[in-house]
Amino acid sequence: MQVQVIDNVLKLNDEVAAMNRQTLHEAGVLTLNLIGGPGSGKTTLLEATLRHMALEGERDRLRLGICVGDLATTRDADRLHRWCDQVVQVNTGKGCHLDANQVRQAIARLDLSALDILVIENVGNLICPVGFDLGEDFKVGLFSTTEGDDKPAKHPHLLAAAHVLLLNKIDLLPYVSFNLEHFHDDVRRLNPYAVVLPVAAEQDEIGPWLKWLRVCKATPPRHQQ
Ligand SMILES: Nc1nc2c(ncn2[C@@H]2O[C@H](COP(=O)(O)OP(=O)(O)OP(=O)(O)O)[C@@H](O)[C@H]2O)c(=O)[nH]1
Ligand SMILES: [Mg+2]
Repeated sequence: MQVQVIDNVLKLNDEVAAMNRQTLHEAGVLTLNLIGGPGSGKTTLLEATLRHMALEGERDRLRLGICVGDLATTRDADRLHRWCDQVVQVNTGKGCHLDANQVRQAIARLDLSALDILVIENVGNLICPVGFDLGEDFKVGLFSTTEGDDKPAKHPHLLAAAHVLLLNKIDLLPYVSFNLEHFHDDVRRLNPYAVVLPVAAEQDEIGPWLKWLRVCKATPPRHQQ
């Protein structure tokens, strides 16, 4: 009986996620579901990304909107709002992940016609967000050097689901015991196709990520999947 209930919750979520995907595709918006542990640097990465886009010329600028999930507070949205008008904070209360219905309500508050990319910063958690489709085109997994090199091995479901991985806080590599070789070996073993982009968001060193965003936006998702 309990399994049946869980099945129904996931089925309902998938149905709303499919509606989100259709709405976003019709509006021509590429959507990314950013998943990483608490404090790994998700908001800092988005702040740096928005800053870069603000400096770009009109022709090269990608117009980003952000939906950010947290249990409580609007702190992330407040940080991002300094760089971007199109930010919606979703407070999940006791929920450890965003669901498709919450994202549906968030996208109703955004002007999709003015967006190229929607990034959904999921609740800081490497486990629960992986199981819930939000209607995104791609899942982006974010690890950081301060969390330890064993995180890919401990989170195989994220590894299997992510289309791209970022390793943040590489500026701290000289100061933390993080074995890059072990990290990459585990990534390759669990998902041979995953690309790892090294970044230092706080230092504004996010070149590989910006390049990936541009390539991803230029190639319609249906051609990539
Ligand atoms: N040294 C260093 N610190 C960073 C980097 N990126 C983020 N930080 C710091 O890491 C801390 C957490 O960053 P956030 O961007 O708030 O992390 P988050 O993943 O959004 O956190 P939650 O939303 O709470 O899950 C902050 O103190 C940042 O300044 C980086 O590249 N290098
Ligand atoms: Mg955050």
